[in-house]
Amino acid sequence: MTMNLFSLVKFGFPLALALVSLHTAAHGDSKNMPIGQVGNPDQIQRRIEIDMQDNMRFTPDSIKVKQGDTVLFVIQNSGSVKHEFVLGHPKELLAHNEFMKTHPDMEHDEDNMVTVQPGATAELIWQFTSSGTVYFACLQPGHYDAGMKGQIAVRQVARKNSAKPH
Ligand SMILES: [Cu+2]
Repeated sequence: MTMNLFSLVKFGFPLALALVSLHTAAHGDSKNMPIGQVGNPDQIQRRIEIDMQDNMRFTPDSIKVKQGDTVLFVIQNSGSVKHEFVLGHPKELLAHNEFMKTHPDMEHDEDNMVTVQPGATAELIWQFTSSGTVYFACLQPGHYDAGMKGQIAVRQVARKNSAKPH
């Protein structure tokens, strides 16, 4: 474990969350491409800001990253109702969306999602381990159906087959 005091102070809370949730699979379905995993706060390569509003839109709603990137998402709720940012596959997001209709007050506490109160900002650190498309959505009742969703294109990074280290 190489963890310095600075990172603990700066990222203490999400780090604690990340350490706890490393042991839980994020909505895993081995048949699907993995959406990734909780990112290491010491290895953040990109910071992406996302705004959520009551018009049921994410801004931006289309994001491009590279395979392997660890991204710090800074997610702002500019609306006046609760919104959330949930990473997943469409099938899982839809299933979860249906569940939320009968459990509208369910509180989320999983590592691939964050709920943001009106006027607040939250952070989520995620590493995109596989190339392909990862989707995100707000699963507050009615929001997904109103179009509150987006996608992240994860570009494959060519790997050199050389055994020579960098
Ligand atoms: Cu929403």
